[in-house]
Amino acid sequence: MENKLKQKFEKKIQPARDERKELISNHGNKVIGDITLRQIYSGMRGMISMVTETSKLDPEDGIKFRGYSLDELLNLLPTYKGGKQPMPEGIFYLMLIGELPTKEDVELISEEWKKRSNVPDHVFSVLDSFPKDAHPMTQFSAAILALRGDSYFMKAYNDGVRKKDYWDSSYEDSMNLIAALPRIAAYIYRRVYKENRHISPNLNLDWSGNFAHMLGFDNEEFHELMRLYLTIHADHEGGNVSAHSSHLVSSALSDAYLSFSAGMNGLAGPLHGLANQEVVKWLLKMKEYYNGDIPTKEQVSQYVQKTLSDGRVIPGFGHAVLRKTDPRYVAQRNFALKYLKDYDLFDLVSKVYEVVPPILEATGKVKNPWPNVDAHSGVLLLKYGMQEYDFFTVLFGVSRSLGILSQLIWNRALGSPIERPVSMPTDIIKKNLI
Ligand code: CMX
Repeated sequence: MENKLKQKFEKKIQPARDERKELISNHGNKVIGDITLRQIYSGMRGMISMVTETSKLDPEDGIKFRGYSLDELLNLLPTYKGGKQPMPEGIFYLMLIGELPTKEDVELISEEWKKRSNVPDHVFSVLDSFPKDAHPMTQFSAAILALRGDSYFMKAYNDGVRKKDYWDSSYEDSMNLIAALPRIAAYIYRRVYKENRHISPNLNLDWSGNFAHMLGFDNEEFHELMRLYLTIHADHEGGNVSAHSSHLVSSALSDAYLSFSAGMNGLAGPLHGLANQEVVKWLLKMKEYYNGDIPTKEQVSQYVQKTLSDGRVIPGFGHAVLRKTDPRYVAQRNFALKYLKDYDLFDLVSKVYEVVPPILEATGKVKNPWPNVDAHSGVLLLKYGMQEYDFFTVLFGVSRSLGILSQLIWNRALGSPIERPVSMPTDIIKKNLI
C-alpha cells in the first residue's frame, strides 16, 4: 500500500506544480485583499496570507475538507466493520490525495500505519524522566522531538537531496510520526494516571481502535467515539495557531517532527486546543458551585455572568473565523443524542448551549457567540470513564497531525518558500498615515 499511496500522491505533484507556476506567472500581480491598520493590530484577522490545500473554513458553513462539508463526510467516509463513524484514515487520504477514499484505500492506510507504529525505547525513557505532574501536552511535545532522531528528511537533506525530492522523505517522516502518535499518547496517559500499567498495541485493530485499546478503553462505543473524534479535529484550514505555527516552522525546512511539535505547543494554549480541558474544568466547577447538582438554566445563566464579571472567557464559545455553531460541535451533539441521552453532564452542556449565546451576544463585543468544537468534546470522554481532563488536548493533537502533516507533505512537494512577512513599529505606521 505504501507504494500505492505514495505513487498516487506522486502523480498529483507535477500538475499541482504546473498550476501554481501558471497562477503566479499569469496572475502574480492580482490583488486578492487589502490590509487595514486594524487587521495588523488585531492578530491578522481576515487577512489572506497563505495557501493551504487540505481544508477551508467558511464563517457560515464551517469547515470543508477538499470541498466536502463535515456533514457530507460523515456519510461519505468509509466506516470500520459494523460501525457507523468515519475512520480518520479516510480524512487523511482525502486531504493528501484530494479524492474520496474507497474502503480499500482506508484499510490499506490502517495497515501502513500499523507497520510504522513502533516507538523506539529512548522516547519512553525521555517520557519517564518527566515529573508525573508535567502537563501531558508538555510530555507529548517533548516525545515528538525525541522521535526526531529518526528523521528521513534530515538525513536526506544532509546527504544533499534535491529540492524537487524533498517531499519523499517528508512523506516518510509524516507517515511514521502519525503512526507513532497513538502509542506515545497512550503511554503518557497510562504513565501519568494508571500507575505505569501500559497496554500493548492490538494490531488487529484500526488506528483509532488500537489507540482506544492502548488507553485502556475496549468498549466498542468508545472506539466509535474515537473514530469520530480523531476525524473531526483533523484540520481547520491553515491560519489557526497549531497549523500556522507548524507551517511557519516547516517553511524553514525544519523536519516534520520539529514542525509538528511547534504546532502542539500552540495547541496547548487555552484560547486554542487547551480550551477542551478548560470547558470540562468550568462545567465541573459550576456543578460543584451548585452543591453537585446539575444547575437549572437560571443558575447556569448566573454562573456565566459570574465568569464574565470575573474577567474570564466562556471556554468553548466564540471563534476567530466561524460565525455560527461549529459543525464539529453539532457532530458531537448528534453522537451524544444517540449514546448519552440520560447523562447529566450532557444535560448541562445542552443547557449551556441554550444559555450562553444570548449572554455573549448582549456583551456587544463577542463576534461569534456560538459554541466551537471544544464545548462538547470533554463530556463525551467523561461519559466513557476518561476523567483526566488535562489529557484531552493530547487527543486533539493526535488528530491534528493528519491535517498538519498532509499539508506539510504538500508544501514540500510544491516547494513552498520560507515564510517571512514584514512587521512594523507603531511610529512608522503613524508616519504612513500622514
Ligand atoms: N467569552 C468571553 N468573551 C469572549 C469570548 C468568550 N467565549 N469570545 C470572545 N470574547 C471577547 C474577546 O475576549 C474580545 O474581548 P476584548 O475586546 O475585551 O479583548 C472580544 O470578545 C472580541 O473577540 P472576538 O473578535 O469575538 O474573538 P477573537 O477572534 O479575538 O477570539 C477566541 C477568538 C476563540 C480566542 C475567543 O472567542 C475565545 O477566547 N473563546 C474562548 C476560548 C475557546 O473556546 N477557544 C477555542 C477555540 C477553538 C479552538 O481553537 O480549539
